[in-house]
Amino acid sequence: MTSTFTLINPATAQPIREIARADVAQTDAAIARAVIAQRAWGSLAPVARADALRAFARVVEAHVEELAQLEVRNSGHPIGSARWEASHVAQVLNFYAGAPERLSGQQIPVAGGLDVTFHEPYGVVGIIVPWNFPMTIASWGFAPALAAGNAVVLKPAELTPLTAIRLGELALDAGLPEGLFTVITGSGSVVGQRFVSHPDVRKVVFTGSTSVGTDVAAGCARELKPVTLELGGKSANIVFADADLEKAAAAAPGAVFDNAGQDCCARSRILVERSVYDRFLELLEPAVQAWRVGDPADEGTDMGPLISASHRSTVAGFLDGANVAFRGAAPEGDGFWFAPTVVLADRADRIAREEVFGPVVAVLPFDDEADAIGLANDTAYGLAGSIWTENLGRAVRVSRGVKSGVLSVNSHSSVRYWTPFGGMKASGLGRELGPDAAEHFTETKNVFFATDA
Ligand code: TAP
Repeated sequence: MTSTFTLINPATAQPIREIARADVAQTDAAIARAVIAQRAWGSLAPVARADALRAFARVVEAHVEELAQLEVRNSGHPIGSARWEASHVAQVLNFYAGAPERLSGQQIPVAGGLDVTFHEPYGVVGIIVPWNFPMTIASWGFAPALAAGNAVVLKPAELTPLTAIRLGELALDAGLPEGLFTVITGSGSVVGQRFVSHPDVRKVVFTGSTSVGTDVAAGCARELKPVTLELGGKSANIVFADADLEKAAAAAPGAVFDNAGQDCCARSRILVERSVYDRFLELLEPAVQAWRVGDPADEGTDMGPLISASHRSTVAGFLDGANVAFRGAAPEGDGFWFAPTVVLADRADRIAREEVFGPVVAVLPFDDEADAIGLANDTAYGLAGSIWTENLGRAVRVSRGVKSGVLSVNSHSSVRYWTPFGGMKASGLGRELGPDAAEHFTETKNVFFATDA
């Protein structure tokens, strides 16, 4: 008998549905179907792949509300965010639908012939997705991978598979061939590991924790298989004394409490120049109090619950011995609620160094520009970050000095599907999104044609 996993609505703590757990044999069968589907897909005319992806995008667009409601129930995302995420999937598909006809190789000058390069698809790509942004992160992998001529097997996180399952069905409704894009539910140690070890999965994309990502990379190294890793973060929101402090304080809660802080890009350290530290905290407190935590189905909600009871315990553990400055409000009762929390931290504190992945932010003072850069970089991670200053030269210097893959100045933007995204240091390997993502799902082949008679 196939084993199952019970999904829980994090806002009510009530069961939603049983989900099948695939075993190794079922995973292998899906990979075998993907191998066959890819042969036909990879040899289609580029315009035919482009049309198929545009059709998939249109079907997703027509189901934005349904996908959003699924994410509200399964993941506790506020309905406004969930609608944005579902629309984003359609936009990512539309964007990479433009890639098949643009995957041009090169013609390289050589003596005695013609030398050209081709971007060949890997074959089957395995995508392993975490629970925090189930739809968007899945699409960052499957859209460019399919555009480049690959088949995709995708494993959603066990806690949050519903939108991925539905996207797999919508792909078939849109006319994508059977076996080309298969969503396989099950545990990471079985399905995810099989993507790593199976010889016919030729590239792996992993998003999740740094510890599991390191193991996945080691497994891929044993198979000589390329891997893209999007991992954890401890990003800094750096506020200089010359910044528009009102604007910086008003924007800070959204930068760390969005998705209840379960965001790899969360600006979970606010570094404030010492001369404006007290003033910034005065401005931050009302902004945190105004952050609305509640029923994710309610249109006015900014933040829903944490994903699970066990994750809530982990997040709460970070407050042991912490110097809490102030907290926002959260509902009582069922559901995995956690109030937004602001902690005053010292540099060596656990809260200032480890990823919490919850709605807790550490505020630390710094002395000058060099100290700010040093403190921002005093972490194993290097994913995102923000710099608030009215001094253009400083904005340039600090954005070049901070070792992070995705930075923004006087804003907190991280993800635009047409710009590259990814982390440095322990935050990852490789980049997703942006103009080059489809090419990252290809291998370059070089062919020399002799022209000598
Ligand atoms: P993980 O526990 O690492 O799980 C991520 C995915 O990997 C899940 O699908 C999981 O399956 C699977 N997995 C677990 N063990 C595996 C194994 N041995 N081999 C292959 N796959 C395995 O992370 P999480 O708790 O879902 O997500 C939170 C973490 O992800 C945070 O650290 C966060 O920063 C990071 N994250 C990073 C980003 C980016 S873009 N950098 C985005 C989102 C999240 P199960 O569901 O069965 O456990």
